[in-house]
Amino acid sequence: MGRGWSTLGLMVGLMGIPVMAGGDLTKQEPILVTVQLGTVENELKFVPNLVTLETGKLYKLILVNPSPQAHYFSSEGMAQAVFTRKVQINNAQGKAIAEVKGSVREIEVYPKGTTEWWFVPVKAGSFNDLKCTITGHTEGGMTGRVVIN
Ligand SMILES: [Cu+2]
Repeated sequence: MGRGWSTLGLMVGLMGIPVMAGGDLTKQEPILVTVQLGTVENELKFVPNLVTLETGKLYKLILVNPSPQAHYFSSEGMAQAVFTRKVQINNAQGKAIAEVKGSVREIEVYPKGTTEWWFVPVKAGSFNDLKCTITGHTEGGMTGRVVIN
């Protein structure tokens, strides 16, 4: 028992040392990437339509929808290649109103809405499957590519 407690004491001690936070992604400043879903003129496109990322870095992907209709950001390939830390939903003033934890496959952003997808890419790859899954939008040009180096 004495040995068990001293091991626990050592672990607690180590976790208290700031240096240990080096691998702790909650302490890392995110790299900001913004993708616009649709346009003010209601064009069916992602701006930009190429998102380039690197493995092992924390990203805050800001999905902005300036258009008059809802759009999805959906890439099965990307979804399976990243570790999601959280999704943060903001109100019209940009203030966080909800955080969602767990795996994410696609995100729908309503007109004038903004959502932040915080994740760390864990697998490299080139995914040509970025699209908006609303009927007619993929065919209308709402496609793109996600590259993870
Ligand atoms: Cu759309």
